[in-house]
Amino acid sequence: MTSPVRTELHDDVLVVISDNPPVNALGAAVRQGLKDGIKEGLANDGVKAIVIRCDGRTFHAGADITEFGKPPMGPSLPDVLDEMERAPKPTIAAIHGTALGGGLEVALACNYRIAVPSAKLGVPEVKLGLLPGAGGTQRLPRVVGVEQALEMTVFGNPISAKAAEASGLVDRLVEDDLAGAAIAFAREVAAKGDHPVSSARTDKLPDAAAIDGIFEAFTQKNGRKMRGFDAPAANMRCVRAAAEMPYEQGVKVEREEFMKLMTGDQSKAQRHLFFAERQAAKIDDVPKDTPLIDIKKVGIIGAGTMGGGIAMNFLSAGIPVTTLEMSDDALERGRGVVGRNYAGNVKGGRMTEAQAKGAMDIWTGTTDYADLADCDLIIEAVFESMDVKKDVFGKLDSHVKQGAILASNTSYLNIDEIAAATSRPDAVVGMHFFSPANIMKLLEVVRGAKTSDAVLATVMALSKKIGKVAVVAGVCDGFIGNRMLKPRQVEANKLIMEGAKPWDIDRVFVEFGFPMGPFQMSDLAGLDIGWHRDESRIETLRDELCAAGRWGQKTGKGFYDYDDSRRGSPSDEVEALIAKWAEKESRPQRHVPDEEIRERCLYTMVNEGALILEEGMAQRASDIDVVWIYGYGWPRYTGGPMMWADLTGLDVIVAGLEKHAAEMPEWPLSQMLKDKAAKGETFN
Ligand code: T1G
Repeated sequence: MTSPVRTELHDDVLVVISDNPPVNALGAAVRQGLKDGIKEGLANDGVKAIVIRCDGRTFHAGADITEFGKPPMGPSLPDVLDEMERAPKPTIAAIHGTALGGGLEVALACNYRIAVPSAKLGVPEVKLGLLPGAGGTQRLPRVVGVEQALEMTVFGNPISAKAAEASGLVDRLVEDDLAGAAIAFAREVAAKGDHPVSSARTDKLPDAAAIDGIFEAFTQKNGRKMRGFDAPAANMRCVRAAAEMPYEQGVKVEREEFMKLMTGDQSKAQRHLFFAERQAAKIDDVPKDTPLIDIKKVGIIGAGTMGGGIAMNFLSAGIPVTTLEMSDDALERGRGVVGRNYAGNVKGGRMTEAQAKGAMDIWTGTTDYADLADCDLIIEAVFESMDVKKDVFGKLDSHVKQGAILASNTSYLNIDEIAAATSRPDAVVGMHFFSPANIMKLLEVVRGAKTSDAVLATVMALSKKIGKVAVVAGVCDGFIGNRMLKPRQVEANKLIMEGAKPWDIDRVFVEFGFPMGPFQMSDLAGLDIGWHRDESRIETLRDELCAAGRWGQKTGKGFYDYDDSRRGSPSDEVEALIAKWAEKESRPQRHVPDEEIRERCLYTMVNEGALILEEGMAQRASDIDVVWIYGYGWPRYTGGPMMWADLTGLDVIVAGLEKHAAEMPEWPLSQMLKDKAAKGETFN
């Protein structure tokens, strides 16, 4: 098999070129090729310098993640890079695209780094539950300093080539012809006597007396964001080793920490999510070359919170939007909401004034369906009533050009029933955005029985363009996410009638890794949503809470009492109301252990996920994980509900569900779950 790495001799400069699509991942063959290339350069007396670069779209974008968890093959990356760094001739990394992870570690092992301005450089290993394991945690702090190394390793976000040059990570930016510029730069530095060696540098390291302060300040500022994750703290320990120890010692710390993470569940879970997110974009039974519909103009019905948020996704991607509302006042209000959101983005530094203006300039409003006639995609975001939606789709059907896509933002209504209200059911699809629609990344794409391949493939491709993570769902109540939310909410509300306190249930969820629990979520969203608003009609605990003005954070009290900064504390009044309702329902009270809360709230979600798979309402278990990670804040370090169940053991899940079968008749055990558990199989 030919090597993915070749060399080109340009007089006194040897160029080692990798060509390993799609991202020049540093698989075994590439590592061997780099090793051989350096050896060739050193063996040729005529060679005065060695350039390392890549063909294709990017410099090395990291180790080959598909190799992880398999028996190591070929030379290890740390060994190849140590050889590279020891080379007595100057080495130059010529960077374009994204030099990430092991790719940036290759560049750090070189004496010099040049880059095109559009390049990005980073060490995103922490997002895989890992750390730079080829000397990166030791070389990076020596080149850019400890503070910047902490930011880059602990959060894993790439920096621009410009920022990299400012920090000394890149020696020179070159506008174009990177290959030619690299050879010229190589000749320039070859004339010098000595060359910088990253692992030997100390000029950027802090004084010993400053080290504690730097790490305390960083932890103080970022501790919350790292809650529950193992990798961020491991990255910090390695960067601290770089500040406190000689390189040879620090790299041993790195190796130990790396192996601990690599073999742990958290990294397995996060590597699973890396591929799951990309797999979700693929539709198994739709040909890859399905022709896509060109979406040049989008219509949105409804200028409310959802309609406005949905519009922003397209406006920010440069796609003009025409919003339809029932009145000019409603349009004005809607436009105001979008404008204020963009102003907030500008204020928060998330976009420039010009970008915000550019987006608003392509927003138009109308009260006339005829103005939507030339739209290629129309998304309705009106009141969640089947009658209202059928009326809207009937109007769209009679006004909008043939070939346009008609999408509903419904969160649970039947797409097939909506499609039947039109003469073009093949053009109808669900696009379920999550609120706030301009921020939440998840998009459930609901495939109707008659949705055409072209419509489905177009919406999936468009989702990536507008920065969404799209998952295909079948037509069922609640699709994937909300369907699994249901058992969780039902069991939580049953448990407080049996003696569990809302704040204990929320604590179990937060300790598990959710940003908040079901009752905190209800208070945030508002207990009054869907309430009949008749204070005299009190048929449930929720009615009584709403009648007492306990609508949630918005009224300063819900399940919790809130102080002026919206910090919630348990409420005696709520505790008494719950006791009253439990007595009315003659529910015996008992202590509910945390384990039971997890088993009844989380295991039932896994069971519902298995039923969704059984019914074909999701293409694959990993899609369900993607929904819950991107739509509901399921903790990333567990990999999502189905991966977490795999790592927990499906037999444990089944046993936990069977233990409470009597209290949970609503949730029949999935046959697929039982069968997999019995065979020792997993979902992913
Ligand atoms: N290994 C294997 N496959 C990879 C890969 C990688 N590192 N990166 C991408 N792919 C595949 C991906 O699965 C997809 O495959 C295709 O390439 C296009 O990717 C030792 C231990 C580079 C910014 O974490 O961030 O180095 O679906 O759809 O949107 O210290 O890919 O087509 O079959 O994402 O243009 C560290 C991960 C690894 C970078 C491009 N590196 N990759 O984004 O394309 S650990 C990373 C990315 C490491 C060392 C440590 C992105 C990208 P398919 P894509 P994109």
